Amino acid sequence: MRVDAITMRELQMPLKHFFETSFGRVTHRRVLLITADCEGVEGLAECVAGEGPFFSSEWIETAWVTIREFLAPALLGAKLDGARDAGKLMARVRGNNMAKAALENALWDAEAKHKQQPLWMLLSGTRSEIASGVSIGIQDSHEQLLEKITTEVNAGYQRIKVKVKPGWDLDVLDKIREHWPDITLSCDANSAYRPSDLEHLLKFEQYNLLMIEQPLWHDDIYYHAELQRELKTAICLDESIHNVRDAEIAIELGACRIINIKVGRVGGFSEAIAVHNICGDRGIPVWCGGMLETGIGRAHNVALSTLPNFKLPGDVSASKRYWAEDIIAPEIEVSPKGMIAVSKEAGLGYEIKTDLIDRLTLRKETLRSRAATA
Ligand code: OSB
Ligand code: MG
Repeated sequence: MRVDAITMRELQMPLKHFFETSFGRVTHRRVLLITADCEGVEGLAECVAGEGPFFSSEWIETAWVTIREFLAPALLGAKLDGARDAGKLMARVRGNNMAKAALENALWDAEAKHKQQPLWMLLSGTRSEIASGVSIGIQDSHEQLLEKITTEVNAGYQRIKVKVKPGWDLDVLDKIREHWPDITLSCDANSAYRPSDLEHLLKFEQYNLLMIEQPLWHDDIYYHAELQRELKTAICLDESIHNVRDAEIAIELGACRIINIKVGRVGGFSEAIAVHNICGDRGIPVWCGGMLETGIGRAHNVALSTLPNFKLPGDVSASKRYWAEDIIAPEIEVSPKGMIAVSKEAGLGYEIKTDLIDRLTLRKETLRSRAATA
């Protein structure tokens, strides 16, 4: 499989409802889409980098220039046995995992289409449907949050996760448990607490949470291990895990009992599968995180979630929760039992609404191999 051209495209898409975490609020997504042209077959992927360097140091502008200046040139003209080879070619660039993942994942889609196989099969997935949960942001009021939870519980989602931060935590959890004593509930702090908040964090124990996600610094493993020794509630790491070594160290130190895998955060499907495997070997269940993706990133998340150690409901939920109109057809839908059926079609398994994408596009740039432009 030869990589002939790579097209980057930035889309602007308004979210139906703002999404707020401990690090800020977003109302629109700036979406970076990648199309990799591989000998006449187009592979697609989405770069999940955010609008600013808040979740991670990467954001859409760093991804755009890093792909243009370094990552795309490393791939263009290369002849690969498969998408798995992409990582080695890009390894000279440090970090920038979300940018790398977008390119590698576009190649996985192209490879699956070349082989006329669904992407999830190429990834060695085993499920025909996946369990779906929701992540609900910080709202303007408790009433607004309870309304949102009512909607999602009624829709059938198997797990509710709420964002927390100092000042939006115990009162909120208290009200949720008052209304729903038995739902599967977890919370995500996105690094909003410090070890000195231990007394406060111990009060979370009474709410019977499935997990507390990333309570401490975004780049910490060690202090999470200290905290996990004090907490009965499982810690789940998100921001801290960028590769297999991070996962091994976190498990070895006892820093978490659950890991959230985001394919962008770990640099692509190859590393995501490796993290999934090591966690499975060590008895650590994983689930698939979300980054407010359009249908393209969402379809990739569905495919990844079919691997056997994705044992907990992920943050992969219906398109209509985010978008007035998604850029894939059919949109990602969730059954009344909280399941998403996996597509049997080749590649990422959905039709792409190219006209809608064109209308939403703010900028577009195509990079070609020297041989192809000569
Ligand atoms: O920490 O999981 C997170 C969105 C943006 C940045 C970080 C996170 C999230 C989510 C959204 O929780 C999950 C989703 O896509 O529904
Ligand atoms: Mg998280």
